[in-house]
Amino acid sequence: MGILERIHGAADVKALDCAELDQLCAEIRQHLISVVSRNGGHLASNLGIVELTVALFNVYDPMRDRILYDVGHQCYVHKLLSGRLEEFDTLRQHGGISGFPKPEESDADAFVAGHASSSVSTALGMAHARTLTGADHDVVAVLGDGSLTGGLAYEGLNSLGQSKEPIVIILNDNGIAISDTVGGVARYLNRERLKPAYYRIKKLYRKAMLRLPGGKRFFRFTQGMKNRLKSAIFHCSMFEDMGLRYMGPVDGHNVKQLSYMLKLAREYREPVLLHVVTKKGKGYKPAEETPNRYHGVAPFDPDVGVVPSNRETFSSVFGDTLCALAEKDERICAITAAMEEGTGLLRFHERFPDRFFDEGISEGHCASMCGGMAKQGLKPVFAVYSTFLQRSYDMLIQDVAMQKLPVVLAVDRAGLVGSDGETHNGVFDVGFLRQVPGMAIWCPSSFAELRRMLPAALTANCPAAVRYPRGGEGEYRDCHLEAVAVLRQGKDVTLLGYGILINELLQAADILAGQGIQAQVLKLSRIDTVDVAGLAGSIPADSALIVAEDCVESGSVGEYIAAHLKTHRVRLLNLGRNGFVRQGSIRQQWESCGIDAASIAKKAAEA
Ligand SMILES: Cc1ncc(C[n+]2csc(CCOP(=O)(O)OP(=O)(O)O)c2C)c(N)n1
Repeated sequence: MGILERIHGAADVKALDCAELDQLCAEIRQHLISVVSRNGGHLASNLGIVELTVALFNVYDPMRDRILYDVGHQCYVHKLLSGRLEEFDTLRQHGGISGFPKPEESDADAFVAGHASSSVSTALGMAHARTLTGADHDVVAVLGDGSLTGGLAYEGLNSLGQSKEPIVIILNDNGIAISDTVGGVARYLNRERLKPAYYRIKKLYRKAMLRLPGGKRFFRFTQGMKNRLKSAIFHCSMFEDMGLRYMGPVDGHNVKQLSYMLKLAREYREPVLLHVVTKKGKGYKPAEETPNRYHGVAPFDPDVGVVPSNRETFSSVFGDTLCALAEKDERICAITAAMEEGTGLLRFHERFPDRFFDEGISEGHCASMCGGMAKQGLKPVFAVYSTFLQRSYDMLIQDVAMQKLPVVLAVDRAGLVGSDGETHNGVFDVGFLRQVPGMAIWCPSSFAELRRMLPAALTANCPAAVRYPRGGEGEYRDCHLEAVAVLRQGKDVTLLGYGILINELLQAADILAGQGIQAQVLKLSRIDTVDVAGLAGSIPADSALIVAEDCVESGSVGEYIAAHLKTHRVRLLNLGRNGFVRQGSIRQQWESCGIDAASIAKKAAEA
């Protein structure tokens, strides 16, 4: 029996000696590689945070103290140490444990996470609650240097410094977000990392002073001088200027040293930022060498490593199409919020480095920046996952739509996204984009349609979005650009949809045909406006209309049609008010929401 199997919580970690702690870290790494290579998931970030998590359990107790992980994708080690070793095999699977913190899974998970840069604010909220209720526990937030590029983190830090609430913010600095961390923050941290082993010297000094008679008073006196000297020598730390005590940098792969620093940070009883330097992918060579490739992985053979896939996806088709368009029009620029690879922009970056902008985790800023670019005559294309676009809502209205600026949103991962689950599903954009005045929204159902709709969006001369799903196309490979395309004729019932769900509608029509029911299938190209009168004319009298969508009902196309189409019975198949669909394969998620072919056929037969 290994050490990991004996660990059920913080008390078990605290009982280990140094050698056992090292052994525990080695076992955790092995287990991470074994499970993540089978199930897929966030490997490199978790390999990098092994010692830090063990040290956190060595000092704190997550059942009592509140430990927050920013984004939360690096919480696997935390789950392994907090009594979920047995369930860990089901990581990210349908019905299994989540790849993100989930308080419903365990009291050790302090808060749901999934989107970046919010942990400082959450920590401060919890600390305020602690003060006001007189509770007694520690609050700790762990955030990466990538997440520190997000403006929300600074809003939190700014308030935290002022609040004087005792909170330890751990900056897990590995120099990498998914790609390299960008901008001034990255340069700043690079400089901080080079500072001498200041805290070792300080510890020796303190020890020596406390041994001398009257040393304690002298030590306190020299603290003030030291602080002034330190900022003079090290210039002033940005964090100290914000009112936090800055500690570090400290080696993030040394449990003993980390534990010592965590205890010291806790003792200060004030806002502390502990700068910890880690190596992303630590302990698995391929991940150390190419951490971006191992940030989020599909299942792979650990002996071989991740083999980059050449499979075409909507993201890659978007990237290739944008390159072709940018070749002919030098006003076209590509913007990403730290998602260069995921959004298919690697080739664009290589081919047009001057017109490629990775702005860090800053979706709101990206939208406003696109507004500025468009106002001055450029053609910005902001490629962003639907779920993260939620961060840009105000900027889309204020800095884009109000001036009718021709900004193009390439909305990737629209709809249900699979094993990342609730925090990452793109199920709100249909509603919120349809609300933005003047926004044109295209929904390609195939690669061929995406290739035609992207240039259409770029020449529309208005705010525009092209919304496409995660992964590849289905059986439908045609290209129909008309507002309402009749993909199949049928007099008994009409099935209407757009985007990737067209495949389910066509399959549902096949199932219905097997039952002697003739279903008509209609496909929309755009969803910003729907010609209801025209639609009424193309639906046989007395037949029902079924509208299937992979989004919440509020603000959906079906909801609009149902409200305005008085001539026919309308039945809506969507997520209803359930915006939070649990993890699974995308197909399992469709099934659970009743928007897969079999469910659609069943509902159509009933109708
Ligand atoms: C608002 C938002 N935008 C984008 C992402 C996608 N994303 C997930 S992790 C990550 C990088 C985080 O980097 P860092 O905080 O340094 O953590 P590391 O994985 O390097 O430990 C990004 C961009 C997100 N989760 N939330």
